[in-house]
Amino acid sequence: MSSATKDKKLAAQVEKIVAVTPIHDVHTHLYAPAFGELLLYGIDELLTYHYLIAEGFRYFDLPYKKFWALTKTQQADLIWDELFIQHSPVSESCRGVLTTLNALGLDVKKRDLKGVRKWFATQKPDAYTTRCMELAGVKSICMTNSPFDDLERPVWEKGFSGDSRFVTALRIDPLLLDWSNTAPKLAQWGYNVTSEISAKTVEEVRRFLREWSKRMGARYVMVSLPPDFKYPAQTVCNQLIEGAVLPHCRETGLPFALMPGVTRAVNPQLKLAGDGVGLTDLKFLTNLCAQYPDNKFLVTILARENQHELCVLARKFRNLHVFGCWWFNNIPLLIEENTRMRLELLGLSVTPQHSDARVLDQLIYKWRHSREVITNVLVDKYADLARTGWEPTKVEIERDVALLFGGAFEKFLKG
Ligand code: RAT
Ligand code: ZN
Repeated sequence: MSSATKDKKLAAQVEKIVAVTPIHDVHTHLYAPAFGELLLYGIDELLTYHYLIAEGFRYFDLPYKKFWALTKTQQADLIWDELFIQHSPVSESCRGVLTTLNALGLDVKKRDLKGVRKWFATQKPDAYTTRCMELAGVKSICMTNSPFDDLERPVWEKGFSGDSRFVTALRIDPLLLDWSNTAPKLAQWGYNVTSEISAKTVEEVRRFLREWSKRMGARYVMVSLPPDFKYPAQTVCNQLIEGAVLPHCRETGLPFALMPGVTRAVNPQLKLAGDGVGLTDLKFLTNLCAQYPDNKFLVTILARENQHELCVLARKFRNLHVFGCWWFNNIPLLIEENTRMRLELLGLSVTPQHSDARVLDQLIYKWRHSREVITNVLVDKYADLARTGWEPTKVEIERDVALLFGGAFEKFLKG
């Protein structure tokens, strides 16, 4: 067989394996159908995704307030008109809507928003969840679960029947980043805390973490961090991390997931769409990994310029697992760059992607687009190996892809 034919065969094999390997989506903002209205899906939710709202305002000629006063359907109409009709939908988030509609069997070339709406109105959450997961090739979805969310908390308190398609993660941003407003809430919920960080308060925060991790069956504890986060430092946040979060994670074996690099509300007028990115000094992560070898850290980072340093850190600390191309990194250009860099520096001990989907149907495009890029990178890597005479077998490729799509993450969780 000529080497060109061999290369083609290898590429087709990798493509097929990547296409059929089920994915464990390790970070999303999706909810199981039992959470009712918290599970978002359908064309109006797709069009009013905050990534698209930010893009819409590049063109809108209307005050922010007026936009927010519109109904969801009116906002979706406006975004559709500006981002799909007045301009070609070339951005990643716009293209994503079309990939999703196309995969669902809807004819996008008609540009028929009303018809698309009609179709979505007939979908039932439970069956539609299964359909989207099948089309995305996703086997399990990790939610972002917050006891501080007033709509979500009552669902947990009341209880609901489990859904094996969904797993949970305990999100604690308000606890660590907004203690002055969170302490009174904890006190109201029966935890004996004060705004001053006393030994009793730390103990009670640990009890809070213990109780909520257990109630949710959380697989990890997660926080997003501003670019100027430091550790160690004399801050309430660090006192809580040191006294409560890290001991809790050690006691339960749960990883602490950190998402550094987000500057919240750079433009508050844009609400959820108004957050930005900043360069992080990763010294804090070196310190955490070195000082707490018995803690596990899951990390995804927002600034492109931080990606290389993060990989190098992961080479130094095996209690650090790198995952996902987060938010502004979730574009083909950066998925490709990050995935290449990670494979070249870390081999298969990474989780190249998570979807961060907020709307169920987004699973379809986020994973189709990522799979395409990951395939290309893997084809190149295996072809490089083949040129040395090391021809990967089908079983080896299947094993590797399974690691990238959740297997390495699971191992890290269990390890
Ligand atoms: O990607 C997003 O949707 C962001 O708004 C954030 O939610 C981010 O992913 C986060 O988890 O903080
Ligand atoms: Zn997220």
